[in-house]
Amino acid sequence: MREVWADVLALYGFKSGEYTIESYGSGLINSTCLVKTGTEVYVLQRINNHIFSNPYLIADNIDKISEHIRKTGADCFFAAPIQTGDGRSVVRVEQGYYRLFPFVKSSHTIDVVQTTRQAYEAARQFGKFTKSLSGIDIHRLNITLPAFHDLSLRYRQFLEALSGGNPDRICAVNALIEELKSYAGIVEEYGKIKDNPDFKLRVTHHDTKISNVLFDEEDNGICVIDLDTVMPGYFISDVGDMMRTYLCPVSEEESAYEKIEVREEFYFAIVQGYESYMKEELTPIEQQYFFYSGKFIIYMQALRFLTDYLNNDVYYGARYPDHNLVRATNQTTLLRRLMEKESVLSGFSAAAV
Ligand code: GN1
Ligand code: MG
Repeated sequence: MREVWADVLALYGFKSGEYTIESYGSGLINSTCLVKTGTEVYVLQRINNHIFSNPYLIADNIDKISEHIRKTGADCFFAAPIQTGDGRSVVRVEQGYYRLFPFVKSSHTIDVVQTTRQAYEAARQFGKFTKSLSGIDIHRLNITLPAFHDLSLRYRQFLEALSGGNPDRICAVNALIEELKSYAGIVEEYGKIKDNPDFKLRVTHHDTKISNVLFDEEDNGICVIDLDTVMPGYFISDVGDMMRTYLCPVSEEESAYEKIEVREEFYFAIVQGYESYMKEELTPIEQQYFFYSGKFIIYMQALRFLTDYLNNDVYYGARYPDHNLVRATNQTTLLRRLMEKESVLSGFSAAAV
């Protein structure tokens, strides 16, 4: 693998022996490395083209976003990929697709939200991103992953795994399967959203987990990263994934499920941070679905992890045999914890403070 990285870096003018490479980050889909020269640091990524079948669509979206921000003068920074000498922002070497980013100086990422300030800052950055791009013609953006957050499709895929998946696994996790089926009302609600013209399609990030925000040394948000899934979408995708990953003091990897809880003050921080940019943008009906966002995404993620477990881990992979089962159980527990707080949290929106 190291050989290939070297071939890729050569296209950007790097000479062997003048840099070091180390693996970096916690993403499940792409492989990421840090490249260090004596003076500079870069992020080199191999795009998983089993999942993103046309990586050029991602590069084209980033170009369009970049151009829009430049033209409108919006105060929205993001780290665009570096171009090769002949102007390419994605390169193909052997079977792989690669790209290189500058490492934003004095920035860091976090994996678990520890303070409400971090949650507020991250939510604010994602709100700012969508708001800054509100004038773009949404239909110009490519769909990099068709039906990515289509909950109806995810539910159908789950049902398909119940008939075509690993029979031993299906049998062993019957209780979890039944629990997830009992929450299918969340899918029906999504059906209503798709049919409602008051739900707007906007530039949506679709992966707003905390590790996709860069922070400075004082924990101010600098910008959002990982623009692979930026596509037209509903705000519930972005707000929901914030709830999924900021409300709980432990991550989706945690197997001590008793540690899973929903921290109310982090919910308020998400609302305030996101609405600091998006309050005027959201229609009254969308505002009413703020709490639903969390159920929507946490449920979808539980379904996706369990579906993958039943399909022998073909999508997410697994570092140990029951890895995706642990993740699915974790997310189902989080969903339960969130639903327990529905009456306390659902009335709260920045409009009400
Ligand atoms: C994947 O690769 P990563 O970690 O950025 C997934 C997200 C999930 C996430 C769960 C393209 O994101 O939808 O929320 O794992 N991305 C894709 O950790 O499937
Ligand atoms: Mg991602």
